[in-house]
Amino acid sequence: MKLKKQDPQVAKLIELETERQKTSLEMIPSENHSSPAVREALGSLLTDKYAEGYPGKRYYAGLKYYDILENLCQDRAKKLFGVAHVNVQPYSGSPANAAVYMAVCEPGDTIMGMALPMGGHLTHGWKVNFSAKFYNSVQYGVDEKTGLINYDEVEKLAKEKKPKLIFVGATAYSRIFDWKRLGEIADSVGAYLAADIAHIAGLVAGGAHPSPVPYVHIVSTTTHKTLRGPRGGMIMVTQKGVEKDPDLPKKIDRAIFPGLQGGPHMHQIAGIAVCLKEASTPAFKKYAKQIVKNARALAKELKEYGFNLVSGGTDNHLILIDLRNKNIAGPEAQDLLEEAGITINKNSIPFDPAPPFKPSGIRMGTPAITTRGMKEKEMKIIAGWINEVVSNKNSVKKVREEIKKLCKKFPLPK
Ligand code: DSN
Repeated sequence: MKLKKQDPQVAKLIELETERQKTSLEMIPSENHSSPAVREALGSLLTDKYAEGYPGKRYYAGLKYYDILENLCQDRAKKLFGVAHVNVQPYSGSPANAAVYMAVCEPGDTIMGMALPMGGHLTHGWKVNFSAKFYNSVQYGVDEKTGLINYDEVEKLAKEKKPKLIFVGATAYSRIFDWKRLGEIADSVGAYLAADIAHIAGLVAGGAHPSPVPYVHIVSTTTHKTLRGPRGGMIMVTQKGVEKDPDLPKKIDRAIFPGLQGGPHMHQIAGIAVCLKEASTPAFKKYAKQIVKNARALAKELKEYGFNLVSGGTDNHLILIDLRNKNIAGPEAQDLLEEAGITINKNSIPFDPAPPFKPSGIRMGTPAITTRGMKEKEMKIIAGWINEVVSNKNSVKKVREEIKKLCKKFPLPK
């Protein structure tokens, strides 16, 4: 109410975006709809304080409630993921990963990660990112035929290049990670192993994807994807990590502050604490499992319409489609679907002959539509709409109206 009076321009934009979210299907796999409780914490006056340092060791006054809050957030994360140590201060995923490198590597050290065009992340050593500019990056990928991580290649590269740190995690990989095998590979060369679970954190928390915790030393994540919290990040150190390097928790904390960041965003930490409580409930377990059921149902239907899914299907929340047999490029499909009210994103496919800004694929996922309560029945309908729009642009208007009707039945979290 105050915003509308004081700054009608910003208020109007928020109103328009709210309407867009209400009336369309959010299917970018890294996005979700956070709860009003999370957003209430995020929009609180906790945004006003500086809290440089850590609980019990701050550089500012007036922080007694913030210490309790940060400890609470840490305890919830430790319990939910079963880890020895957690830092809840990273502003988001990229700063979290930067801190992991800073904690265990020196500039110039060899690191390994999955190449971005193969489904990895910029911060896993891709050439334009700090992780390849400051470190000697070795990249692995997926098998061209199966679309699956080539674990033999990972092992061969690790033995040959002897990295100090191996990053595992993805933004466009629809299969389960073999954490045990990765742990064995890292141990055989004495490397630190970091699992970046940003995409699958909610699935791991809800028991819908195996946890990397027994096999890796470090776990990094964002908090706003399947975990359904506010935008933010966390770095966790496992018991295995502490056994390898008892100083690892301290090294991670120092890398975040004073190494990379200044004052933590305490309103964000409050939102993360709320989301961690939500993620500890039986309802969230059900939610996580439904995300996967929905993705599988959607994948099955899309395959029946002749869509070519990278790796042939999905075990998690996302689907990567190679559109080359459909005679439409990723950007064109993205735009048509957006017009119809289905928000997905253009994405490179492994071994994509097309450039990254005009890739041959699209990526979609089920976390946000599952939050709205949609199930397998709705996935069947959505797959039909995706097929209609991609095969015939004249169907956009009709599909748009049908999507608005469906969205009315499945409101955003209240
Ligand atoms: N930007 C995220 C995604 O969309 O997958 C990765 O950080």
